[in-house]
Amino acid sequence: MNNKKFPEDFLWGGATAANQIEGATREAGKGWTTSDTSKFIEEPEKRMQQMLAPMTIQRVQEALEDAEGLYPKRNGIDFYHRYKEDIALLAEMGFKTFRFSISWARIFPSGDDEAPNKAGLQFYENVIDELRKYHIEPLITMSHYDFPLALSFKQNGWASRKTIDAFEKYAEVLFTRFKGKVKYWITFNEMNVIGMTGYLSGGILADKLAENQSNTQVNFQAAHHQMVAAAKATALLHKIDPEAKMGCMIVRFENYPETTNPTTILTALKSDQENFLFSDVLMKGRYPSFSKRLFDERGISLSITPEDEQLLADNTADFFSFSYYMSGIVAENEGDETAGNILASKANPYLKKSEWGWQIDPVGLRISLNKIYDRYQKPIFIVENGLGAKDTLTVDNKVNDDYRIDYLRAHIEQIAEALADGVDIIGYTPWGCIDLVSASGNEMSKRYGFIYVDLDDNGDGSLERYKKASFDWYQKVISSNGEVL
Ligand code: BGP
Repeated sequence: MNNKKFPEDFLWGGATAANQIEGATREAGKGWTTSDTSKFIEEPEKRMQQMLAPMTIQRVQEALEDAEGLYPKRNGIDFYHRYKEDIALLAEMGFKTFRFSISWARIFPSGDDEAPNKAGLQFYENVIDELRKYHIEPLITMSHYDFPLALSFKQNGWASRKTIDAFEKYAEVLFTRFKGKVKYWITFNEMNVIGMTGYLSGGILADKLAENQSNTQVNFQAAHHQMVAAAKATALLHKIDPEAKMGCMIVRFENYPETTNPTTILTALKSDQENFLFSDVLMKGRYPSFSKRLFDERGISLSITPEDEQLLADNTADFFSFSYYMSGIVAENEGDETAGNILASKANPYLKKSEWGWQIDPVGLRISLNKIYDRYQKPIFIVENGLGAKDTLTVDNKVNDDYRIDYLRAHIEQIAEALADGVDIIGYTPWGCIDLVSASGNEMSKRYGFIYVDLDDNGDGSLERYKKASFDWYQKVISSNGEVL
């Protein structure tokens, strides 16, 4: 029997994030967020480093006062005003689900205001209602690299345990307001990134740390606070809206050992364990046994209360979700490096690369899916995958993105293989389903979408939307439930 079939209720869709599409960053009462300090810089080689760099109070203030610089995430693709047109295009492709994020600072401008911002709640209710009009399931990320800056200044973001309470209040407002309308929630985007850099997701300012505090120690304590907050949000969701499901989300680093040298294999094993550290906590309800040695070796000593432990044990996530773009190598020795999502890697001679140097590895997705399902035995949502590429709009407003169709087709084929391997996969939302501002580069020229947006790296363009060749292709993939590729 050809069981490489997709389940009848498979959730085909696409993914975005508030800070990369909405714009209107100071409209309707929204507060400043960490993504508002992301400046477009000319030198491509410095862009990923800028996204991951520690930030200081002074540099944040300079960015907020900078009248000259270009901050593309403050304008996005103007989804805030164009969401009805955009959702109509997603519906035309036949989307079953749409992943977007709610910007915490649109609901609580200072992060922990007494009362929520009504205009912010109304905007997201309008988006959710528009999606449901087309029977598109909202898949909502509660925090996607746009932490409320007021809480960075007030209590250094997730470095403070107090931020757990602010997040819990934010969660309660969302789950109460949207009860019965939203079935799938995710707390933090790529929650394992905070272990590597504190500002992007944690809103941590390097110069607010005490003299004796190391970035690593603070980032892992902040990750612990986020996990406690995720457990509290899961408990709240199950109480307020029992039909809804809570997921956790990581960036998957599928890294292969470069040689058969046992020490290199061991390094790759350790790298894999670290990639799953935080999802182990949220999916299994406790820190994994390997974490003790990992923390000792890093000089990390977490402050964990008995209440924390009980919360984590009692409120594990309902599904696992992850972003997957490429695979990497655990090198035996130095060698030609290539770029990657968040982390660079040594080049793999068996793989081609995107124009941004990310190694294209569809089989790697099947490998990850098998590893993840073996580890957790819970439903899996692939919430980011895709090819960032320089698309060209023709004079008759067409984009021939066969390269993107090839990339997605190859990855969908491997999802079908993983389903036949027995992996329980519930949905697939390719990243940047409509062109948007790149997370790492703040550039529009790194396009992922089925829909072209007429906007360039300098913020110029009509903002008109045009269907690419992949728009019609994906429409057929969805209508045939993955049969026609
Ligand atoms: C992930 C983020 C997304 C998205 C993606 C692509 O890490 O969760 O927000 O941007 O990376 O990265 P980039 O936009 O840098 O190409």
